[in-house]
Amino acid sequence: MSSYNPDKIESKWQQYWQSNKTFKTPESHDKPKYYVLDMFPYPSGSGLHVGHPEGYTATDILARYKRMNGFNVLHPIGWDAFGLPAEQYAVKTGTHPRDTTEKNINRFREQLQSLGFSYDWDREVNTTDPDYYKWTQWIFLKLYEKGLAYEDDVPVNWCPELGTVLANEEVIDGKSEVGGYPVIKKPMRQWVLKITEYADRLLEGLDELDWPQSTKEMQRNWIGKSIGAEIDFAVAAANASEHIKVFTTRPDTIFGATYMVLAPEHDLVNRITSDDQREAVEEYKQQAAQKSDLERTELSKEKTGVFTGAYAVNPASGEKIPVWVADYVLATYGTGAIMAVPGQDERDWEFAEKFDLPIIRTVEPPEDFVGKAYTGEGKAINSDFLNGLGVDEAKTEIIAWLEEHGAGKKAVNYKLRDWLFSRQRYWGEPFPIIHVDGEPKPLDEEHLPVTLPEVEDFEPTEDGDPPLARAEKWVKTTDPETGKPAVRETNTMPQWAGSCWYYLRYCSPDFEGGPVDFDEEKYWMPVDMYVGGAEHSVLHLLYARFWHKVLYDCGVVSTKEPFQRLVHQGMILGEMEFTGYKKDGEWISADLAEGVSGTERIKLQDERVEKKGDHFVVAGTDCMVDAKAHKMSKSRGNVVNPDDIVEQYGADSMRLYEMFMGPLEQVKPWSTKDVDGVFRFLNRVWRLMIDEDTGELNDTVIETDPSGEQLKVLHECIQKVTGDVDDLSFNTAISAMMIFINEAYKWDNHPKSVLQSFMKLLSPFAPHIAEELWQKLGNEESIAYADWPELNEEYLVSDTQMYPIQVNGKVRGEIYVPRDKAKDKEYVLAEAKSVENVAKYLDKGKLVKEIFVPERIVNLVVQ
Ligand code: ANZ
Repeated sequence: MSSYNPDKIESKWQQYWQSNKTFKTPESHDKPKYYVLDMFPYPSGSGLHVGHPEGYTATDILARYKRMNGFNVLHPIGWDAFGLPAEQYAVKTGTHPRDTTEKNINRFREQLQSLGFSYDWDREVNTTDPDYYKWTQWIFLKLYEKGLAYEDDVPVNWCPELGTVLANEEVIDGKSEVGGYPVIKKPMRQWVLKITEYADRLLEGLDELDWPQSTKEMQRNWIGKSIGAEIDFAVAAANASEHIKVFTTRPDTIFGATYMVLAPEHDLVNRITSDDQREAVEEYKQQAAQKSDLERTELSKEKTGVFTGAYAVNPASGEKIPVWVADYVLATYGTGAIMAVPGQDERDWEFAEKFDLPIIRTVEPPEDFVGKAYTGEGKAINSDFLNGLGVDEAKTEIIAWLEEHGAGKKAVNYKLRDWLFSRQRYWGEPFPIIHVDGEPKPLDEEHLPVTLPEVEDFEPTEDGDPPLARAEKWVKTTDPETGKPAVRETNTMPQWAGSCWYYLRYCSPDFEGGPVDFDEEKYWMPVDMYVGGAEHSVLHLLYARFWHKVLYDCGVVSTKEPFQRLVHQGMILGEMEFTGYKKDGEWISADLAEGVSGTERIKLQDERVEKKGDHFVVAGTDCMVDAKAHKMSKSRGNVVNPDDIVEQYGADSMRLYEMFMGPLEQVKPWSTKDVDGVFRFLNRVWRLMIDEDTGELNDTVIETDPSGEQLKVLHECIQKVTGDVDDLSFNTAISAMMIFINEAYKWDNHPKSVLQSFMKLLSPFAPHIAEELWQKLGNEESIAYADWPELNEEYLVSDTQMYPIQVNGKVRGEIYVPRDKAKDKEYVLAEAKSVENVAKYLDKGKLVKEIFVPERIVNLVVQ
């Protein structure tokens, strides 16, 4: 018995690839290169989920395809292994994060190997390995040298529950991204990276990248460049030396600035508030401190604020306008103060309406305009010397005027903030910094790596110091340069640090002279194809670009951008879940059930549902059911474990299915039933070639010249698969291979050369079965480096021509004529008339007209 047995052949080939180092990256630079990269996983305790193999299979197909097309391919994998979960587990159980991490990595590695990915395992990197983080620390030193890393007392996002500071990006709606715990603002000494210095270059670089537009747009919005002006408003009355500086994108509207607003945290608030307003202002400040930025700035929120009792002078109009405090103005954006122009700004309008402040329109709305603030284009009105100008002209004019009068200047503002780079955690890279006499001092490169000390307890100390503060012997050190007593920095770096440059380490993982060997970097970089989740659109992908640009400025890398092409795989949802509705014991359609009392909801198994047109109905009825797929989650119980699928169907079916589900970038529901479908396809491939009794090639598989028809079917498949792989359209490539197999089953014989070519097409998708059958076809070398089949378009043209035969416009038959007779009118008509079913109609009347369209159709008109 020798039926298709994935279990046996898959482990055989996995061992073969490993012991022969089949996928070792070539050392030479003699061919064109292709660097295809996966976002390396965080080795969590729960192992791979089905989302991982989706992107990994796609990149593996490309890696294998490019090797067969004569490229040197770099296709590596590694572990993003610092991070919170291992540390939280340590706090709970006392297990060292190193042990947990190692165990999880081993499991992940095994799982990835069981899927037959063609990674070069000699290039594995692990961010928690001191040989790796030595260079993370080294890069930090470069940042420090360039003045891009500094210490600052900053109001940070402090999460009491997690006992750590979080980056803005890690806080969502005032809660921690991990765990959803409340986050408050608290001033603390922190390390900060000056990513803002690279804001413009990070923006410009995007233009050249082949990335999803939506991802580029998210980065642009995150950087948030606004061009406008900074304008000085003098505070009126006693404290005449004080000025309020505002940032505005609409300096053209200045004549409509009828009041001003300071953020509650603004320095000036205390200094200018009048005595009788002081109590109210203080109270308001306290309330504002409780709210998140999001709550404060939401457009729909009821506006709140208090008058400071002070006034300022509008430099353009000379009018005295009141200064308010309101939380819709943020301390962290622009200058933390605004000139409020209710006529053209919706928030200001609402505020003015609520507190009865004057509203002046300074841009004329179109006649048909209904609404409050008008934010569109139009001519300036009520604006003295700006009257009649369009918005852009008015901006230019007022900026010139302000500059001339020393009251303001053109200004650019970014939403991007410097990157808060320290965490009060154990399981992260230590900073290569000591503090001598209270001042930070970088260690020399020769003292790297600064390794993590052993501690017993992984929780922060009682007074909120990081866990490393517990390692007293480690903390107390001496300055290697002067011998003076010193203390080590006890914060660690955030998890983003290691993932900012791992793709460089793969180019030369053992290089000892720096993070990357320049010659290797020059050859391999940039990454030609990077595949990973869209959730990394901003953070990882922005931070890595920032570090890359710094390394470029340091001469460490030759490329300006790390990732030339980026693709996000779509999320895989759980199995479709069906709900049917019954009323009074009878099925009713889901769309009629909503809001109807007395309906009963019934969960339906797959077999009780069938597809009708675009929707699903209760089997045997016309009653629509609700069909929904949900995100996989433990609590919903719809998580699919890739191990189970591999065990039941094999890795080739798993890979093939994940690619067959639909377009790579689309969100798709899982369906184990459909895995069965691709499994059956592989069985058919097997049986086409193998005699299940003997395990040898079938008698039909012979050394012979293929027929024209066989070549046509093969080359159609080559054309489709090649084009589709180039377009990452893997699902349609698989359909093309299925069509090939269906056709091949119709043949009496199966020329070896045709099957060999087909195996090559199949091999990137289902490499184990392809290797096995390739070997059975008599090849000794692995298929991994066989030449990709070349398309010969001549074969695509069939050696016969089909003509549909119509009688009075209705198709009554078809004929196949040899190619060399295809345009021979007389021959074709004679053949057409001899078709039995056509002759029948001709006999019934008189043939009055013969229409012959060469290579298309024959139509006979009978009366
Ligand atoms: C006057 C004005 C008139 C404004 C107008 C807009 C429309 P972007 O484009 O996001 O940069 N602003 C400035 N600093 C602020 C802060 N700290 N908190 C809240 N709002 C602030 O937005 C810039 C605009 O947002 C600025 O231009 C300012 O309002 C407001 F018809 O000034 B504008």
